[in-house]
Amino acid sequence: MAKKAPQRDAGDEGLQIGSPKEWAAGVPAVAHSLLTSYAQMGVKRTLLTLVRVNQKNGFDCPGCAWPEGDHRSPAEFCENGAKAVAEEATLRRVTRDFFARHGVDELARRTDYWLGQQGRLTEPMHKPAGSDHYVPVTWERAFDLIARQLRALDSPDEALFYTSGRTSNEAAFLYQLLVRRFGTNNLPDCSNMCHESSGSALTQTLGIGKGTVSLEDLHKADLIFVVGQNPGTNHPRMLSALEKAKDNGARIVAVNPLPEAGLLRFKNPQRPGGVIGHGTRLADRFLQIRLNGDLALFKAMSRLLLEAEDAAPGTAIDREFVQTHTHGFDDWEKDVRELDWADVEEATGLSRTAVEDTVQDVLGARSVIVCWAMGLTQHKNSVATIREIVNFLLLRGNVGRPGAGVCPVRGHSNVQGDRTMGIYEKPSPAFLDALTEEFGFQPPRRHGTDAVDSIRALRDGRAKVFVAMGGNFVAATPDTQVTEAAMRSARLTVQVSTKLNRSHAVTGEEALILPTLGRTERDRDQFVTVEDSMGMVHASRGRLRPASPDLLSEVAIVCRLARTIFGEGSGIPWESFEADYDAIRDRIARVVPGFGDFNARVRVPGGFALPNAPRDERRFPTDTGLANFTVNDLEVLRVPAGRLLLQTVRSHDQYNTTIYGLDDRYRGVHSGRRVVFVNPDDLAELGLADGETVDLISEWPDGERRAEEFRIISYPTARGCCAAYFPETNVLVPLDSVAETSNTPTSKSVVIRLARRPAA
Ligand SMILES: Nc1nc2c(c(=O)[nH]1)N[C@H]1C(S)=C(S)[C@@H](COP(=O)(O)OP(=O)(O)OC[C@H]3O[C@@H](n4cnc5c(=O)[nH]c(N)nc54)[C@H](O)[C@@H]3O)O[C@H]1N2
Ligand SMILES: Nc1nc2c(c(=O)[nH]1)N[C@H]1C(S)=C(S)[C@@H](COP(=O)(O)OP(=O)(O)OC[C@H]3O[C@@H](n4cnc5c(=O)[nH]c(N)nc54)[C@H](O)[C@@H]3O)O[C@H]1N2
Ligand SMILES: [Mo]
Repeated sequence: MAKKAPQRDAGDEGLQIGSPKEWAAGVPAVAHSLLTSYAQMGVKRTLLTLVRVNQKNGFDCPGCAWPEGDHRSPAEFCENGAKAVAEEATLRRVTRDFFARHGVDELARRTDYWLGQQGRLTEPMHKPAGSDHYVPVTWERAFDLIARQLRALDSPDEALFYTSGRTSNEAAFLYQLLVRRFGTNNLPDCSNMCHESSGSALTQTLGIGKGTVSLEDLHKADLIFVVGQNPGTNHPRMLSALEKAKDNGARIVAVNPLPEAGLLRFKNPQRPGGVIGHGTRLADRFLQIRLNGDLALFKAMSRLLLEAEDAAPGTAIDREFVQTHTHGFDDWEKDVRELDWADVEEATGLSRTAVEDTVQDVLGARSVIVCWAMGLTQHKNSVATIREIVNFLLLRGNVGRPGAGVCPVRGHSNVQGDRTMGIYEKPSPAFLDALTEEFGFQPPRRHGTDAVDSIRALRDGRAKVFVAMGGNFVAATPDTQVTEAAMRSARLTVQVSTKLNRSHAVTGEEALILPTLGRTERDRDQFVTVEDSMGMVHASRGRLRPASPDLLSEVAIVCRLARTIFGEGSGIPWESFEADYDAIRDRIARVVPGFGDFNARVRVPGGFALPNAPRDERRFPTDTGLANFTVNDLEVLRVPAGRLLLQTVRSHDQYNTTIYGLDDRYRGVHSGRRVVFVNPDDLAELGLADGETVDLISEWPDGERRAEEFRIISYPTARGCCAAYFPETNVLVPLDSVAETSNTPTSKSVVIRLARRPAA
């Protein structure tokens, strides 16, 4: 036990801090993307691969879920999309010799960066119980081992089936089918740690767990809020859409504790002005909010809109929309009228004038869109905050008409599609009925476990087998020590993966690695489909030669595992599904609403849009049949003296737990990741200085949690707040610190203290 990852990567001793950038993308971004790609895949493969990204006959970029749009440029990718592709298309390989040289124990002591840099997995590997080494295993034997362990369980609920968000619609649909046929709804997914709060809030208020805008809407909006999101790094192609909206006259308000480069200014490499010159100024207004202040901000803006309506009736509120399409307005209005400005100022750290000025923008805008990502979803009150954004939009009828609506910006490239395909621990009765109708078996009705509950189930011995369709569960989840111990207590852990990661090193007694094809790779003559952040479904076809002849597609892995578990008598034609993915899509067409005529429609270049009742018809399929106003209490998160509120973010050189490199160029950090960004005034107050080394300590009723050795960077973040990278800081977040309703770990508000380390 107490196996700890080292804290440093070779090469990060030379940590260098420069000044943060004020603009994102542009030529350096293109140059960086080509350099990383050359290093991983050589010049020829780079050029062949990158011309196919996001083209109508190419593959969907595995980077993020931002949509592609109709008018594609020849280079429809971004620096970070190119890095995501290079990670997958790399020429480096992890072979059986590698596993003979490196024991599991040793791998557990490597950094995430080192593990990822080893390259693509090439053949199925088995770590027998009691052994420290993975050894090669045939696919047949691997499936047999899993089937045996599953059959040995006392109940199907003792098995957990995780999904990360890169899995195609076809593989996801079959995977949930296998899991439910086996008899459980234990289908935790990365969404539980990501946009679950958005789904919870939007389903209750608008009747759909997704956004209600299209790319066209974004181009047409008069005012766009970008809240709790760093698109310059995480959704770079969104910057082009924002630029286009600006060309059409939109104003942009950025709400963030950090002055993120991409929000301030954008140099579009695909425009002449992006190569030389200053590029486009994106945000017209930057509200540097305190962490967790957003509920207060949106409530305050709504309050000011009510007051504007009092002063000039018929000017600030869309009465007709409120009366015809919404429910709960009166209760909500009463609550908002009682809002206390002192609380608002304390929670947001913003002046009343700043909020009032922003409301003038709102009053001047016919149509408003609010975009958000992890800055809103990973707090205790996340669901309430997003509901409050819905209230704010409903007030002026900013849902279900062109240029207006909610826009949760999704992370993984098919995380939204996976949920549409039924990867959900709380499936609707209608979905289960449709499965029964189509496949003739009774799926279980009791809800399954989400990500956090799955860890609890392992910890408490209620679950014994853990299967992951992609991702890196051990590194992505909170409370690292608790989670690692939970995982180690499993009888069997199985990872279907493309690249080596921590979840292959922190395993159950017995472990399997099942290597699979990535998006970029040829899957015989088959293609798969994905759904983007705006509900567009389209085909994705890989063209590269697979990293190894021994890889199977995710679809093939599910089908062969199913045949091994159920024998040939399950009444489900797994073999035909594997042979021809059209056969899977025919079933999806009959089970999942909106997919009628799937095979024909997905062959139309560009794909098709899924129905979206709020957007298409101003229809709100909620419990009341109307869009619901909701009352959400403002509880100011008060941080005790001497403490700061920490958010855990992504650097520019990482994809979740995959570390591409050790720089965070836009924030001026080079060659290192163990840094903490703190406001200079807070540093002065705490008696600390830029360049000092500290431990980050979070305090909880069950004891302290500590992340060691971080270099302080004096940085213009909001007062009282600080930031550091995940996964290094996951250790600070207890398993039980979760958002209400959505159960998402509170990765964006962790109270910590900084403890100076004795000089070395
Ligand atoms: N290159 C790259 N692309 C990615 C990913 C990646 O790791 N690398 N990950 C993908 C995934 S799965 C996801 S979910 C998305 C994540 O995309 P983001 O949500 O942009 O990712 P984070 O780095 O978590 O950034 C959170 C942002 O919210 C701000 N923020 C934090 N707390 C608050 C708050 O309380 N209020 C407000 N207003 N702002 C706050 C932070 O300062 C930061 O700018 O990106 C996807 N795309
Ligand atoms: N503290 C903190 N923790 C967080 C977050 C945070 O902001 N702060 N963000 C959370 C969020 S938003 C998310 S989405 C989760 C991410 O959680 P995960 O999705 O579980 O993690 P990833 O790092 O994206 O997974 C990377 C691994 O996926 C595998 N992989 C890549 N492509 C494929 C493929 O095509 N098929 C298969 N089968 N495997 C593939 C590779 O082996 C790679 O090592 O992390 C969450 N954790
Ligand atoms: Mo995510």
